[in-house]
Amino acid sequence: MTPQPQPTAWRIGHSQSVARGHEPRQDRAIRTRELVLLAAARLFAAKGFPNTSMKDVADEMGMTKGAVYHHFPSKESLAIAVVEEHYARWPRLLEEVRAEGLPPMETAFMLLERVAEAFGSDPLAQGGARLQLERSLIGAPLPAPYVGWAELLTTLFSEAEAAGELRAGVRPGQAARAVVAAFFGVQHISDTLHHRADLNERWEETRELLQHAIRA
Ligand code: LUB
Repeated sequence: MTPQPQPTAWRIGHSQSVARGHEPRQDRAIRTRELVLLAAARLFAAKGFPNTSMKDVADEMGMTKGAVYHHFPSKESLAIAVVEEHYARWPRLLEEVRAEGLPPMETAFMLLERVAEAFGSDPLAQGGARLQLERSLIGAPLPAPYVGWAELLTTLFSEAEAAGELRAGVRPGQAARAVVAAFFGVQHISDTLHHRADLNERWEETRELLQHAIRA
C-alpha cells in the first residue's frame, strides 16, 4: 500500500480559528459543528468508522443528513476532524497543567494522568483513538499518530534534564518514546479488556515503574 502523506501531526487550537466569527449565526454554526463532531466521535468510538454512516450521525443528533453534510462533505472529512480535535486538546491541556507551576517531570506525568482521565471519559479521545486503529480503512490521510506526543514529551523531558530530574544516561527523546509506547499500550489493553474502566489504575502502576526508570 502506498504510504499516505503524513499531514501535520497536530494543529493546535484549529477550532479556535473557526470560533473567531462574532455573528450569532456563525456562533450557532460553530456550536452545531462541534455537536456533529461529538456525535460522530461517540459513534466512531462505539461502532468504528466502517460501521458508522453519515445518516447514523444525523440520527444521533436528530438532524437531517443534509445538515451534517453542510458541515462535513464526507465521512472521511468527519473522521479527520475528530482526530484533529482529539489532538488539538492536548497542547491546551498542557498549558493548564503548566499553570500549576510543577517541576518538568511532575508536569509531564500530571499531564498524562489528566490524559488517562480523558481517555476514560471523553468521546473525542475515544473516537480519535479508534479511528487511528482503523486508519488503513479510512481513505483519507489522518494526522500522524503518536509523533505529537513524542515531541511534546521530549520537550518536557529536556526541561527535566536541564533541571537535573532525568536519570543520567537517559536521553529525553528516548524517555518520551518509551512513555508514549507505554501509555498507548496501557490505554489500548484497558480498552480491549475493560472498555477503559481500569485505565487510571493501570496507568498509575505503569507510571510508577516508568518514573523509577527515568527519574534521577
Ligand atoms: C496516544 C493514541 C493513544 C499516544 O498519540 C496518539 O495517537 C495516541 C491514539 O492514537 O495514546 C500516547 C500518549
